[in-house]
Amino acid sequence: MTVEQQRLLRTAIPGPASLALHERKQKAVSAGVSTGLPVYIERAAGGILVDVDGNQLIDFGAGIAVTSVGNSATRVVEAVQRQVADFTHTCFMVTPYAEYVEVCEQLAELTPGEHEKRSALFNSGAEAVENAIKVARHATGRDAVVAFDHAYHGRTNLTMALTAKSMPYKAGFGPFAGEVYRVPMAYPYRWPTGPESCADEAFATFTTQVHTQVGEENTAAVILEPIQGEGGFIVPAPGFVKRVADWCHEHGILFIADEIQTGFCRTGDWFASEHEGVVPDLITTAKGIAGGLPLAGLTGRAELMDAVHAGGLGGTYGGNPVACAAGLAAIETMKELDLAGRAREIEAIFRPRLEALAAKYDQVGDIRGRGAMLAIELVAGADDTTPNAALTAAVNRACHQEGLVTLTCGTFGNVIRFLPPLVAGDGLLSEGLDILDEAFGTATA
Ligand code: PLZ
Repeated sequence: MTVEQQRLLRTAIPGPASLALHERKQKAVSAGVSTGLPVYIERAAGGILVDVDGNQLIDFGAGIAVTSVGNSATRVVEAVQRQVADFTHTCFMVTPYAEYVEVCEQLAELTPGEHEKRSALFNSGAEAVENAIKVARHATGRDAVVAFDHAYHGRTNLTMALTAKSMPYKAGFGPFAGEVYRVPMAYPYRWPTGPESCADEAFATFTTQVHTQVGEENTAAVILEPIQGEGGFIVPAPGFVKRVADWCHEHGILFIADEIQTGFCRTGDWFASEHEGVVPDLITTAKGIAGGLPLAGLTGRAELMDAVHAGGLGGTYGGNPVACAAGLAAIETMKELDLAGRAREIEAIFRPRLEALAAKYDQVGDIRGRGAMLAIELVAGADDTTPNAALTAAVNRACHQEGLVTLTCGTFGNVIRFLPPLVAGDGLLSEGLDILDEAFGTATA
């Protein structure tokens, strides 16, 4: 790796060079595009980000679950350099190329289910979700789409409609796309009657609401993140996802798994659906698929994906050759290093440390997630589950000041999430966890 895998603080965080850039940012970049940590990055590799002041930060965010194979992973860099020198763009819809086909072959091989599959490639997760809905409506001839509380599916108009949280994603940006309906998620920690009854009650509410408010015969698809990401790393109560998928199947409703954040080894399997024993009709992927290059996929049953008329799906850049080359290199890296296995190891390193934190601080209300997609939910105290966004922000800030990049999430802004690159070494991970522990001390002092 080109960057020593070591934390190094030379200045305060952010340092003077970052602050100067940030001033320019405020004058040049829309205020609507905000930054969680105004530290400007110059180089990065593996699990370390190097800023313009020469500070080296430990990365527990991976650019929101993107650089799973590490930042500037060797194979990805080489593949991109080769491809960019060969050709940068033709538009697959004009004159195609092998790399696009190869990524779709990999998606068919790696996504759940042995059935015949087809894929289409796009630039962003939101675009993949939009196209999943297009395909579902076209293939079923139905309009309605059902999404869950706490869902996040993107920022375009249709995906804003699917996303649950108003601030900051939707507020002031409506009106939103129609025929989108919302149902409760089986969120064990906050289920009113407790976690044991969560799956049964949430499933009953789901089927009743779809039946009475939407009508099964009008419903094209149900879309679900098998572990909800931006909404708070909510792991649905055991069995809930499978029951929803089976019920959809009984009613001719397509089950779409949005695996944009959970996919490509992040949760300890290639896809989180595998853990649930679910074979989605359609599956959306992005983020971790290409080691940092913009690439997204929609993969589904051949008869659904092929139901669309020729020319009905596409876009100028979708499946750009450079992004595809990166994707193929990232997938090869995941296979060769068994990064799904590594994600499970990361969970084994994190869990006891997070449990120790929960034992020490009553404000750690819940520890959840799977593989290298883990989080803690912070609350007021031992007997008070009121969301504690203030402490969440304070701990996050204290981590940042010590050179650990952490991210928050959650409908109530009270979840700290951990998404390290899957190649980050044990030493780096445990140093990051030490910093987290100290940050709790600082924030609660
Ligand atoms: N579906 C499950 O997690 C992206 C959003 C960051 P794009 N999540 C990070 C932000 O605040 O914009 C995401 C996701 C799931 C869809 C998306 C959308 O993917 O590549 O950001 O469009």
